[in-house]
Amino acid sequence: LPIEQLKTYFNKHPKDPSNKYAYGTAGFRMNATKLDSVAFRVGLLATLRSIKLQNQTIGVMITASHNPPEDNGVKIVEPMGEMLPQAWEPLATKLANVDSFDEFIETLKEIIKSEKIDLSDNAKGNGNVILARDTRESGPALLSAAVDGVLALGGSYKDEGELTTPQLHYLTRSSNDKSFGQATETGYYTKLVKTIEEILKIWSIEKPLQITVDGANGVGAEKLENIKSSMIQATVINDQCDKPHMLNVDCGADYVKTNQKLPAGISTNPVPLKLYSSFDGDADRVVLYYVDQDLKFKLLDGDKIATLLAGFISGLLNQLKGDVDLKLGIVQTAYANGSSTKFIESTLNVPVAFTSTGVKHLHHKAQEYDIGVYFEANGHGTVLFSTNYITKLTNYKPLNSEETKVQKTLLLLVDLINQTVGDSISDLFAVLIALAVSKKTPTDWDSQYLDLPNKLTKLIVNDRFAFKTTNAERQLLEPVGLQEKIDETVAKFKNGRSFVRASGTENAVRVYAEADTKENCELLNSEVSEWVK
Ligand code: 16G
Ligand code: ZN
Repeated sequence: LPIEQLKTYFNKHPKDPSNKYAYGTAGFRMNATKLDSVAFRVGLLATLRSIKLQNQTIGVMITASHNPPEDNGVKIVEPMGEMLPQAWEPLATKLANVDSFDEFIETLKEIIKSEKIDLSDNAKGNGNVILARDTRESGPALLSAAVDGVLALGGSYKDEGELTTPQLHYLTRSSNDKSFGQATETGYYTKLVKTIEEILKIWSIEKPLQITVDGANGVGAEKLENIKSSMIQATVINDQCDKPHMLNVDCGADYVKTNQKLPAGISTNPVPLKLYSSFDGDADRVVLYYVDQDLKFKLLDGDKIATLLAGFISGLLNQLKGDVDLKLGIVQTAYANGSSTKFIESTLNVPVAFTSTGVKHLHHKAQEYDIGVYFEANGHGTVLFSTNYITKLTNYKPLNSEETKVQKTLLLLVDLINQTVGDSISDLFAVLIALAVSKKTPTDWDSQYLDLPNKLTKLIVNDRFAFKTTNAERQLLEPVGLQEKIDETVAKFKNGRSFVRASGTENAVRVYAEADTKENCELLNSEVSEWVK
């Protein structure tokens, strides 16, 4: 190890001993003023990860997504665009928390030893890291702290500046896998636009895709404007990326989903039956919505997106009369509306699997299918296609010209939908294409099933780690006895369902409830909350 060099950089990014850090569901995330030492150490860990993986490119993203503008975060992206493996999370946590330089070196040595990282034989290089950030004010400084982590080990880096999280995933993947696309931001747009135009052409759709997007005053707004095609008419509002203090304020996917209402910029003058969409602060989540004739707000959340896309894909597959035996599945979390689960199982006839909250869990599960559709209710998700899917469809012999169209479309979906992670931009266009090809209006889509009224609240408790769950977070193991109380309460409500889980990103416990009416779900939520307090 280059001890002197490490020491210089280590001293440049001092850690406040009173700060404690944990690599959670979305990496490290908290008030930005506390993250300098963490970003430095993550840069270093990313470099080690790259060296371990024969110098493949590793990504580092600086973002706090939908959280307030004064927060920030940092997370690591794997060579194929996936999240850091869970086995490395404790290593990241340990490295972030050591205080003295001696402990720091000790921990580095432990990691190098336990992970069998060969620093002596650097034939392949000293590590290769690409970094990007969202529009937060704290972004540039944290990014350069992470760069210092790379330099401390003599690694190479590329600063990609402002990008959406999924764009950074795309660039990481395409840097390692040429077949995925050109490893540039332009390459990302070209792949997307080309695919959209091809699908529209196959179905002779001449009317451009139209949508108004609330960009949460974040990076997604700016990037969406780079997508240029005569077949796409996207109007972006809440696009003030140059005013970082406005990020996610009264707008964005999280605001719309949590408050179940229109964002700033649309709330005063919504056009009935027109489709709108909101991104979150780093553009990896998307929700859609419209107002009906009576100006009543109708949310088309992650559950509705999952059912739309799964229904679209299975509908296409059913049109192929030859032999294509492909396994389709939907992955949800406890937050999925009960009506959506019922609709998927009994109307779409598609199996549903449940996992814990957090993309890494859903993504992993979705890889078990040929077509794995996963979405969190909050709008984070994507569709994964297996190699078996690609092979079978590529080799399929269409029986007529209609089947040729279907076959081509099914294969183009693999390029349209970001295969690495949920992506507001690509998910949005997948939705618009599914609607256009199947000639559905927002109302048709929405009327597939009716959401059960639901309420999500947050409680501050003494120790959130006392709440231990099982069965994909739907039941509590601890505190002992609490689940029985919840069950008794739930049993009193028609279509009642409720669960309690500790947040992975905030010091709080979340209480979810759904029931037949708005009053009842609120009552159920407050009764369960009383047990928790
Ligand atoms: C993170 C997760 C998101 C999840 C949320 C839950 C990723 C990339 N993001 O933002 O998917 O819904 O955490 O937050 O995995 P909570 O644990 O505070 O409820
Ligand atoms: Zn996000």
